[in-house]
Amino acid sequence: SFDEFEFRNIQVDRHGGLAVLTVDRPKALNALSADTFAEIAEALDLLMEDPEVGALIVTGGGEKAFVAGADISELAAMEGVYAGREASLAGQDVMHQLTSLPIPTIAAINGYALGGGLELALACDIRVASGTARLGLPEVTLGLLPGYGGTQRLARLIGAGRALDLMLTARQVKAEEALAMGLVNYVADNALTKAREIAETMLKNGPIAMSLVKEAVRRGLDTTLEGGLEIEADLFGMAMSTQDFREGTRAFLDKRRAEFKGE
Ligand code: CO8
Repeated sequence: SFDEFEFRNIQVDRHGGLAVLTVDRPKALNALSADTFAEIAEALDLLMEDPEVGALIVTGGGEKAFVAGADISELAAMEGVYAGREASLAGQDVMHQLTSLPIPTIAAINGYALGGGLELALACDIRVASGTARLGLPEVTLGLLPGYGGTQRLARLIGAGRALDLMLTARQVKAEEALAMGLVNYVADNALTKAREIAETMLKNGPIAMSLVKEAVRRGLDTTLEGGLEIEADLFGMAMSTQDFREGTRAFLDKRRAEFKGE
């Protein structure tokens, strides 16, 4: 349980089915140090051991930032092909762990989401930005490129042309422009409040069905249309073998709300 863990760089709260993971190093604008990554990985493992957790919000502590990137002081202490590659792979692993969670995940972007911070948001299923959000991939200003999946996930999400613009100019995008380009799904006065509303809606849906949606989209992006359609049909078959499907259709016909058990 989370009470047994003394996280120093993050906070994790769970109320009912909703977990909120807050990257919480406001003095460094929540930059992702190696320790912070390790704690996020640990927290995600713990959350998945808890069968009650049905949705996750990721957000940033303090007033100014979601996450302002990888920790630049740690990056500055590294050098060489090997160290760079290993650091990139280690961060990619945690992003992959987040992307692969069977529950819906929402990034509540409450300020700066730059570099590794935007990559963290890109590893979530959907993104909500507050009016104060500033999103960008400024790695080239440091002589680097995005290393936690950004070059791949951003291009898949908003297209190569828009992704290249953001990465090559290093410019920061405000919430409304991010919305217009499909980089975020929603803009709200308070990103966390809006994310909670969205999560509550999702928690009413069939949990297995949602995990299968995620799997179909994720695996489909890595293959041909034909291959993806086959994946969809396979997963559709799995959904039809669940009690949740029985319950969902019966509830509709009974004109009541479905009570999904995730079975
Ligand atoms: N890392 C470490 N510390 C940071 C970071 C960061 N990414 N961002 C901010 N901080 C620190 C500042 O150094 C400052 O510390 P201090 O008070 O001790 O001087 C504190 O947070 C507050 O920041 P500022 O005073 O700069 O606040 P401002 O409001 O003036 O500016 C900005 C806010 C514009 C967000 C500014 O802080 C900034 O530009 N930050 C860096 C943004 C950035 O370049 N991020 C990308 C980092 S690179 C990256 O993420 C690469 C990922 C892939 C790596 C893969 C291989 C390992």
